[in-house]
Amino acid sequence: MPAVMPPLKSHPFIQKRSSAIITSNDLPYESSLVFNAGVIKYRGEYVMIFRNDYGTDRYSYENLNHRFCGTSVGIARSKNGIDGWRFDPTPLIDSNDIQKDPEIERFYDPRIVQIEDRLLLCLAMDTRHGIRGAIAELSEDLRSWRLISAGVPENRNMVLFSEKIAGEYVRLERPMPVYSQGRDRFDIWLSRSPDLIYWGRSELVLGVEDVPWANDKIGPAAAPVKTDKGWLTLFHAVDRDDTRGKNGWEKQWTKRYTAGLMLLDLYDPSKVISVYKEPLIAPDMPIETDEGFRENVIFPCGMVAEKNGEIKIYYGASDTCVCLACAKTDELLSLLL
Ligand code: BMA
Repeated sequence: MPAVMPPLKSHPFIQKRSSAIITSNDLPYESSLVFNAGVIKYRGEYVMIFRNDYGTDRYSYENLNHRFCGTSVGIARSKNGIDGWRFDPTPLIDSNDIQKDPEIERFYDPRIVQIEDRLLLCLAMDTRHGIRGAIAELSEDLRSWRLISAGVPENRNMVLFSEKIAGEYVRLERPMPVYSQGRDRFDIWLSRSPDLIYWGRSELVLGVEDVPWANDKIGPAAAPVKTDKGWLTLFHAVDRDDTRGKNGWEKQWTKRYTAGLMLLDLYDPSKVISVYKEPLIAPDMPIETDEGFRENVIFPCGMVAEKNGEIKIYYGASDTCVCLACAKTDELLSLLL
């Protein structure tokens, strides 16, 4: 596979594990691709909530035009957040079971936070009338869920801050304003809510033009980590080149997904303190550049800050498997201060 130009590499502060921590083979139910996972520490364990697309394989996709027949969201638990993952026997949400509401097609890309004693999920929600961002609550035994709110299309990649700020819930989000900006030029916004239902007082946080290596779109990644210097915040950033050819299962895949880093104000996170001007994480291992469904994609949805100063970053690689990278909080802050 020729290298995607211009070359982009992960920062040396990022320590990637060389193989995926979860693959489709690990799941106890049908799976073609398992990726984009949110993670929290909950009751002494790491709880992962991941996306699973199922119903085809590379040969059938490329040669027989067999597309995926469903998307589910599933749960796994581990004692150390690295290995020994135990999977619930059935998915939490399955696109083929959401028949009560014929409007909803599927949920995916889950991000999880715990706010006080509530487990809250942000989910992308495809509907017959557009892509919406949904907020849902998970029961404390992690077995059931209920939808709290869903915004109007086109908006997704919502991520909640892990605590109320100035008495309000706060989320990052990424609307898709095609009329005002032309082809994909999508930015990161912030909205506030008294109750997780009514969202407003929206403000622009970061424009795609503020990310030097992105020429297409940016969006929230994982729930920000609170530090005494501000909210340490990952975002995804996309560069696109329409001359790129086959990179994965599809005939042509022209985008590359990387992750950037910024610091947001502790008391008003619509204010950006600083943005690191190079990618923090780029697709640079074979499982990210030469294998899988959509190559040259890394897509973080989970960050866990450990007491010893380490941060675990969970990301989807090539839209195919779940990978883990580690970094140190103070080193990441040194890139921003
Ligand atoms: C985004 C989302 C993610 C996916 C990424 C790369 O737009 O759909 O779920 O990982 O594209 O395909």
